Amino acid sequence: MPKVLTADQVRHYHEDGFHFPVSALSEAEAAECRRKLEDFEASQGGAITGRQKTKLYLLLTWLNDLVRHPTILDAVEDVLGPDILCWQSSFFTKEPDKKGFVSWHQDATYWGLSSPDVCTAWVAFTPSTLESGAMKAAPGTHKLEQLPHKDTFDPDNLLTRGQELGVDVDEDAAVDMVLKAGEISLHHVMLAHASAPNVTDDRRIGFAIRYIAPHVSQITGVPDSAMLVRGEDRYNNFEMETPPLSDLHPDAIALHDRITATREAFIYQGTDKGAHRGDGGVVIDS
Ligand SMILES: O=C(O)CCC(=O)C(=O)O
Repeated sequence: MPKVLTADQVRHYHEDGFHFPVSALSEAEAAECRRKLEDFEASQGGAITGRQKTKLYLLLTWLNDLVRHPTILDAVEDVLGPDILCWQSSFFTKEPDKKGFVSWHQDATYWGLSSPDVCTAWVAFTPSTLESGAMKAAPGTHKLEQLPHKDTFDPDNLLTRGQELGVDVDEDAAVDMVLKAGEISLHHVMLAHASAPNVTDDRRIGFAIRYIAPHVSQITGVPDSAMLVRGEDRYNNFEMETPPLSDLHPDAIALHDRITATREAFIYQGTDKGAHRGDGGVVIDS
């Protein structure tokens, strides 16, 4: 018996490569998440930068709670099974006065993971609409092989390398994953997806949490880490991350610095780049 999705919705996730919406947070809770993020940004004088954009749940207790949110984990369990690791998280913030977009891509391309048992829960802190640049998905593309991608390093592209699919996507068949604040979408690591710029006068903030089943491993040879958030890990394929004892605890900062620096070796493998800084919003480790 699935926990949050219906049996039909689980079947559709496996057939289409995505499912939405799932109601995870109330609108008030989503607004509270936005407030906490913006308080954090204000405390340091601007939007999150550099390596903070990756695995911020290792630094901030409220984000560590969010990646363990029972409804989000129930939904992920419905598609990945009862044992779940949180492998990554990224903010996809589209500022209203910028041209930030996301090109068509498959998440798996530079992640170096051994298996596609990887699911993103994308949490809408603000409404994600056609105007604010909701994600769009090409149904069934997760069943294709890994497709070729081209790195563009376009400064408006929110992806790490500005990578884009080297093959055309049938835009007419694409589905807009419109979400209200507090809702989530789920998508498969091989799904082709993209999103357009935000043309509203408010920010569009999404928090993408990447979950994996514990049998998945990192095959690039670069040391990798993850955090057990449900069930058990009988494989020990990853260094186990620990939650922060408090916000920006010195031990948490040391762990986060080391881990985010190390993982750049596979995220940027084959390029001469370090952290790509897109003008369109924030740099994404994606
Ligand atoms: O937030 C967006 O518009 C795109 C998100 C995305 O590409 C992802 O979560 O993999």
